[in-house]
Amino acid sequence: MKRFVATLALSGSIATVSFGTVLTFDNAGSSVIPTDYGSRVNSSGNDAGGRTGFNLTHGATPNVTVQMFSADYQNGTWNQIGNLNRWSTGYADLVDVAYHSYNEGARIILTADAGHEVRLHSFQMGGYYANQRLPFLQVLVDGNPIYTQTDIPINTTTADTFTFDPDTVKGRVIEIRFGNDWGVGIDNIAFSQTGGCEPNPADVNNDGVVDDADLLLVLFNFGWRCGD
Ligand SMILES: [Ca+2]
Ligand SMILES: [Ca+2]
Repeated sequence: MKRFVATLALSGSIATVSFGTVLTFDNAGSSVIPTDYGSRVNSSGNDAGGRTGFNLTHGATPNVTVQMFSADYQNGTWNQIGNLNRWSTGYADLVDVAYHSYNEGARIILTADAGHEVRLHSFQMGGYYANQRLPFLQVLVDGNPIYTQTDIPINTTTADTFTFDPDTVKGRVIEIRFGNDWGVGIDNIAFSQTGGCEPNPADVNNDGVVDDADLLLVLFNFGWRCGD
C-alpha cells in the first residue's frame, strides 16, 4: 500500500489518541449521499439525519457537523452543484465510496461547535480506471490549506491511505477538497472531536476563545441600552 505522509509527526501518536467517527458510506441510505451524512454522530451511532450504524469504535462526534457535496471545480468557485454519489465496488478494493459529479469536485466540511475542535485522522482513496491520477487534493484547517497535492497517482487495486496527525490537523473547521476525476472515490474518513467546555459568557462572538475580538465587540457596543 502506498502511504502519503501529510505531516511530519505521523502514525506514532495515532495508537494513543481516541479515534472518532469513520464515514464508510455503506449506511448513507441511497446512491445519492445526503449533504449532512455523518453530521453529529451520537454515542448510539446515529447521525442528525437519523442514519444508523456509524463506526464508533473509538468514540462519537456529537459536536461536529458535516457537509458534503459535489462542487464547481471547472469554474473554481467550489460552490455546491449537487450531491456526492455512492458506488459500491470497483474503486480499488474499497466498498461503498463517495464520488463527485463528472469533471467537477468534492467538498467534505467538518465543523466543530464552539468550545470544540475537530481532528482529522485519515481517509482512503481508490481509483476506478487503470493508471488513475487525481488532478487536485487539498485539506484546509480553518480556511488555511495545510496539504495540497496535484496529479496524484491513485491505486486501482489497493486503496491509498492518507494519514494525518490529529494533534496537528485540528481546528474549528476541517475541509477536504478534491476534483476533476470522478474515477477517484473517497472512503473511510476518520475524524474525532475534542473539547466540551461549558460556554463562557465572555466569549461574546461564540468562537470558543475569549480574546481581543470579544473585547472589541463590547467596546463597539459600549453605551448601548435596551429601549434607547
Ligand atoms: Ca465504504
Ligand atoms: Ca470569542
